[in-house]
Amino acid sequence: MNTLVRDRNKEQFDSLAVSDRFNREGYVILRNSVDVSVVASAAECLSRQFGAFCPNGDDSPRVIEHAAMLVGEKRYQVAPFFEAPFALPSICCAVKVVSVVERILGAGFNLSSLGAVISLAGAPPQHVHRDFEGIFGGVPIDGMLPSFAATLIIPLVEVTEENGPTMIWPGSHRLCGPHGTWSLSDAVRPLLKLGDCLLMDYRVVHAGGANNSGVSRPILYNVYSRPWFRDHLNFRAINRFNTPSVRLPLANEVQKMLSPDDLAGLSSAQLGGA
Ligand SMILES: O=C(O)CCC(=O)C(=O)O
Repeated sequence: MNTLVRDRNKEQFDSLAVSDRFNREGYVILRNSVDVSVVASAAECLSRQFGAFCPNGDDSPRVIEHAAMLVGEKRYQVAPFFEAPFALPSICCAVKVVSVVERILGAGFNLSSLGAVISLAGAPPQHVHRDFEGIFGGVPIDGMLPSFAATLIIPLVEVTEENGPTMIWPGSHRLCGPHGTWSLSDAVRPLLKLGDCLLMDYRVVHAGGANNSGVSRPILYNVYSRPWFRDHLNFRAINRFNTPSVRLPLANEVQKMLSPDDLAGLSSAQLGGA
């Protein structure tokens, strides 16, 4: 077997093992899967668009209609422009990520949202929650079903014990329906280097950690979903994609990941026509 074939097989084998772990634990860490130079330019660009939230910002957050909202004390969800660098294929469809997501959500999955969460210096732990209870609203059978959506977290700064790793309760995506409390001692707190990312099932119980550092901790997120899934809960106050003022065309690979409805909402400049 030549090296190329062997490497390709190894990659396939790895993505299978990783997706099995994801299905069991409700999350996986994907090390070295995103281009760090693009991550650096996304960090810089996010700082320009939402300066007050970012490292060395003046710490005077502005809530911007449909582009920024509070998701905890001193913690903001923001919608950066859906264009480069955020919408580059190396962020939205990194090879390693796609190979795992395809196994989890099936070929033909959609990219259904792109944004960021910025925890400011001094942010306390976020409330413990699931991004979505389950397609039937959080009854026990929801925990037995395959994944229908997953959030990919791409840190824009190194995630350390000090600036607050996202806390995750392994296996909690399988425990939908009435349950007791989620004890902090049962949570994992993955530390991430630039280029690493964290893929979480939409049902897994999680919470942003306390930011005890002196600077903000911005993370990007991509939501991937099965093509039939619509998130009717999380994006009432903020856009799933910040497209209105986008001028740059989206790469074909990224356009192919959008649902027909989202594609239809793009301007000809975004489609690369004008
Ligand atoms: O801040 C974090 O680490 C995670 C935030 C998050 O998962 C959320 O807002 O749903």
